Amino acid sequence: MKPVCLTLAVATALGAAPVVAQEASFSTGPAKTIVESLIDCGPGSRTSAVGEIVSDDGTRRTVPAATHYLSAPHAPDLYNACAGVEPDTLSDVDLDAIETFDAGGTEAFTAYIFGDNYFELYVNGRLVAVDSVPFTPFNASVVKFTADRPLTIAVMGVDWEENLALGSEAGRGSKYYPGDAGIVMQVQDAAGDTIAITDTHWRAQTFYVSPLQDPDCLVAEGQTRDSSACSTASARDGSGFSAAYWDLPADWMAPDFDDSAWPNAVAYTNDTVGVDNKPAYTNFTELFDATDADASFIWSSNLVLDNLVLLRRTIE
Ligand SMILES: [Ca+2]
Ligand SMILES: [Ca+2]
Ligand SMILES: [Ca+2]
Repeated sequence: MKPVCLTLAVATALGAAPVVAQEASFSTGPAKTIVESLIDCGPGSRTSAVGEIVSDDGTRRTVPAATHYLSAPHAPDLYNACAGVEPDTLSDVDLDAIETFDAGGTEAFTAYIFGDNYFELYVNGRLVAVDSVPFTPFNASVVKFTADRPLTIAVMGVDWEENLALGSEAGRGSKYYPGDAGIVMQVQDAAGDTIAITDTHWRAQTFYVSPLQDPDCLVAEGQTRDSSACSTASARDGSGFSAAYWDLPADWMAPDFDDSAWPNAVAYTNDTVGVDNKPAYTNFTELFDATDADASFIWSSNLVLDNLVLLRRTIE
């Protein structure tokens, strides 16, 4: 971190605008559990626990993320096995019965969202609704809202975790398997025309990276947060691994927030994300994989290790 400070000091001394970017702070080891599980969906689903840990800059961090799950409206279910909502296709969904949220305008829109694992949806700076299932079972949501154009769509995506602050879950024969993430969304206007899909035109920035088997693998400078050199392998014992954090900008969801320095989102295929066996996705491929508007799974540059990612796109 010293060289970054030096560069900044030199740049300032030379009269150049300093790079406004917070350095990463780190924690090592498991967080303390503060919520045992946000929901109870019985056996076969994962516990959506929340934890706290103090990172090395003295900041108390909520993992996998500080959310509005307990205070915000939950997005209506397109598919949610936990609630017994399991339509085979979109035509089995009574869209007229779905409530409409006020996002501060008059034009009607419908967003269809599948998140691995959790999302919070903002439109024009307003929190509209949050994912009804934080971790598993995998679910899909339909959010109808009224708003005025241009639409600034801002999404907080969270890859949930069982081992808090350790970015991992039980899987593939390991207690410390680093799970992957991804968000797919399609937005339609009142006529049913698609006006937005998730693709590489979106901006995406990560704010929580875990597990880091060795924190030195992370390249973090300016808005570059590159963990491609870090191992994504399962471990027999991941309890001593580290995590990296950055503070979320307070106004990250605002229409006038400047995301121009954020990287573009990276698109991932269905195969990479692994949705074959998830009816919350496969029952709605006419939406998510529409031939004329095929939405991609998007995320930041590391689908496995980046666990809290902010995504933005403005639609005229
Ligand atoms: Ca979910
Ligand atoms: Ca996941
Ligand atoms: Ca992950």
